[in-house]
Amino acid sequence: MSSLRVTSPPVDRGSSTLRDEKPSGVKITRALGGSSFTRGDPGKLASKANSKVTMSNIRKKVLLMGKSGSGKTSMRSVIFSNMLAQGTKTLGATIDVEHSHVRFLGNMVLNLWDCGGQEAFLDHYVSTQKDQIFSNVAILIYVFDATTASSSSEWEKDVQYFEECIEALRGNESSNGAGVWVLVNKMDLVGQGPEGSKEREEGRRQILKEKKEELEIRAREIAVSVEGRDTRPIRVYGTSIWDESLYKAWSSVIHTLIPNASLIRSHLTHLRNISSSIEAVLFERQTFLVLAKSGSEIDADEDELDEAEVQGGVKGLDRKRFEKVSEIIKGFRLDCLKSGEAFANWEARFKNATMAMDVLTSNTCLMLVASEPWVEPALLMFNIRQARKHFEELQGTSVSTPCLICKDHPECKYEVNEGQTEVEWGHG
Ligand SMILES: Nc1nc2c(ncn2[C@@H]2O[C@H](COP(=O)(O)OP(=O)(O)OP(=O)(O)O)[C@@H](O)[C@H]2O)c(=O)[nH]1
Ligand SMILES: [Mg+2]
Repeated sequence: MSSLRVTSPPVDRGSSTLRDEKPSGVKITRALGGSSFTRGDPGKLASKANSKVTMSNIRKKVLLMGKSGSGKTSMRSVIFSNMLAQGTKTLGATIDVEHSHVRFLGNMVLNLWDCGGQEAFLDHYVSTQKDQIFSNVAILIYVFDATTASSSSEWEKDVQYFEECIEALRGNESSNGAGVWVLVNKMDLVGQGPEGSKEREEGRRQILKEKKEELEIRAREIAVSVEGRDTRPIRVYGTSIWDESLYKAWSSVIHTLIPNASLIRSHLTHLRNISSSIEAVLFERQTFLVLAKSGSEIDADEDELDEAEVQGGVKGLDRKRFEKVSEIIKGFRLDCLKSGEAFANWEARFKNATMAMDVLTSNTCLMLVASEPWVEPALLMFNIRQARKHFEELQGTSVSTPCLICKDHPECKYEVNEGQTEVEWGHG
């Protein structure tokens, strides 16, 4: 293991700072590629714990649709294949459907269907290939191009195609309850005025609002005509592969797929409280998408924060802080790869906050943020490591180390050893 001390954030990505202050000290540990898997390696420890949980894979089919050039393959590549936004400029059009599998949280596998958006393909998806494409879908992500003017015939054609997809999805019983997400992509290219100006931000907000309202109404009408009512309204996000908005949208998608999300959140809240922290945030280890956090819901408004968050000053923090952390860490990890090293963990001390991030389980990393000046990064690291075994078990649906939170939670089951008649409760 080698340690690196730097005094500025590891990767310069424009606005990627958590607060408007420089850290007083940031420590990032890299594990040397060939020699990192030695005794005590976090990844190895986690996989060992994971071997206790034997479960069959839960497969979730995710459809990525939308007209050619809207950015489907680009976002898939940035999120799941560590491609830089710049690298997407050379991507060719997708021919027919490209399938990829991404393992998430132990036994969950995302089956991504990236459906090429050229007209010849689009027509087939809603006619001859309809049953195959729209069966057993967990999530449909429809990508629009923000630069297409809402008054244009091109936009109207795209919206009509979107309606046909919703109709096919809602009409397929095996996809009952599928979530629909609309990503209005390439938001970086719309709005007028200098980048970062209020005028430009306002222009973007207005464009997204108009498109969102129109799409929500039209999707609702289709759902009512097919099912008699609109049971699952669509969710609309503005995105750009060039900033953290892409992480926010995809984190939000993935969050809905986690089977025992409320149980994980309860544990994160408990861990936050006993570590004298104000936030505990769980990231998926490969994509760095935010999976869950302590306290309030990920997208909670300020008035929905819990007591510890209010007291810890979460209200004053940047609302995009998690996505910014994801971007910084992923960027740094790429730099590590170039020099043949692997990212292991991260700690930072700012004037008003101390942060530590380390591997929690074989598929996740945990970040603890504390605002009390006496809390040292080493304490946060220690707490993350102590929590590993129990969280590894929680990634399945059963635990062998019961704790007081699992005891009363409906989403949790226990592994009871042979001959054991009653589980003795303890703290995990
Ligand atoms: N400025 C900007 N360009 C983007 C964004 N997303 C994608 N692009 C660019 O748009 C072009 C087309 O992207 P693709 O991902 O290939 O589009 P696609 O939707 O997969 O297209 P098909 O495969 O033909 O359906 C590429 O040159 C990308 O670099 C974005 O958010 N902002
Ligand atoms: Mg493509």
